[in-house]
Amino acid sequence: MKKILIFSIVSFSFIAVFGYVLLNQSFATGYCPGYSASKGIAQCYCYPLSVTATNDTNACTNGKTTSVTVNWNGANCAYCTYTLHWTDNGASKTTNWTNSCPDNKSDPAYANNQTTITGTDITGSIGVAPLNQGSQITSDTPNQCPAPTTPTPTNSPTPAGPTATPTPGPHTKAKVVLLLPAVGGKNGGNASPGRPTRNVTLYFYQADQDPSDPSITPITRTGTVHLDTTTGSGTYGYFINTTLDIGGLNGTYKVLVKSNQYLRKQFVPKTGDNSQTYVFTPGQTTVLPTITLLAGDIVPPPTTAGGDYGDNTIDISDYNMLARGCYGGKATTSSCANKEGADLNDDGKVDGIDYNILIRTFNILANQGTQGGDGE
Ligand SMILES: [Ca+2]
Ligand SMILES: [Ca+2]
Repeated sequence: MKKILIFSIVSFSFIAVFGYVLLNQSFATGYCPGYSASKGIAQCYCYPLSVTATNDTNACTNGKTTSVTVNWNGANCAYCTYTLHWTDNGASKTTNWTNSCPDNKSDPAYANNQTTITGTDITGSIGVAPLNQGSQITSDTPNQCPAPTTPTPTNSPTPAGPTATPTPGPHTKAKVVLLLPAVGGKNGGNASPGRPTRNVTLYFYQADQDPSDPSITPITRTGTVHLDTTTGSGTYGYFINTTLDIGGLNGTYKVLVKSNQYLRKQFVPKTGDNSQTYVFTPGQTTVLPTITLLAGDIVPPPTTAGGDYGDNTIDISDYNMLARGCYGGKATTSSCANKEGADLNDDGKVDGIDYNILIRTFNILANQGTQGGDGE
């Protein structure tokens, strides 16, 4: 016990002095289930005389593999199964191996055995603690990775001036208030629609650009609007977003809005303002006027589940989808390629209410002399 104590002190001192971290220890114990008098063994003594642990020299690049060699006491060993106890990353691990001793005690296998343990963080000391008939530690091989090299500073060109780090500026916001016919509690619409949140796309055209010119690609921003169900709120029954984020948009633009089921529509400035434009400034919220959209753009249906649909035109194709493809019991059949679109009041059914909404849209469009949304 004294020797062990001294050894421990020396070991720990060694570790302390050289900065090694003692992360684990291994312990080997043995027992002798194959003890046999026929082998002329008077007693069953199986214990390691020494354990040598050698770390993989490529440990730092190939994972940490530790090869463990155990030298047994040859004199009294019969058939011994040994368990090596060790730790990896602080977790206790074991590995077993068997030393089957031949009758001929001069056989090297009689006195030696070797095994390999592998782990990701087998560092520090490895050894065998006293147990049973005793054991000895003969060597420690701390797993040493090369010290990280410090890159040698090189003379790099000095920038002419400080490098400006782009910082995100304040975002521009827009207040959007939509009235969707027959959806929302206003004017007798469906107060509990299945989809109280809707996606919208805003289109921004320069003041001198014509939204109906297909060669012009507008700036677009997407967002959502939510149905206001708070009675007496002032926007009850409207789909609103008081701060729809439109990024860093800065300038004066014509603005149009589109949502699934509805024709695109341009926000019309207040009376007397012939510019048709709104000013957007980062950090500020531009209030767009309340706008009512026209419902009925059902076809073409979405190409993917939940995808956008419609072509910004309401015509015979949309009528056929609602009145023939999806009406009544057909809503759940293969003839209805866009039930969500045909259910104009969003109550889960395609019926006379939806039909009447569509007919009303046709009347409005007929008076306007068009079938398409603004800019179509
Ligand atoms: Ca359509
Ligand atoms: Ca409906």
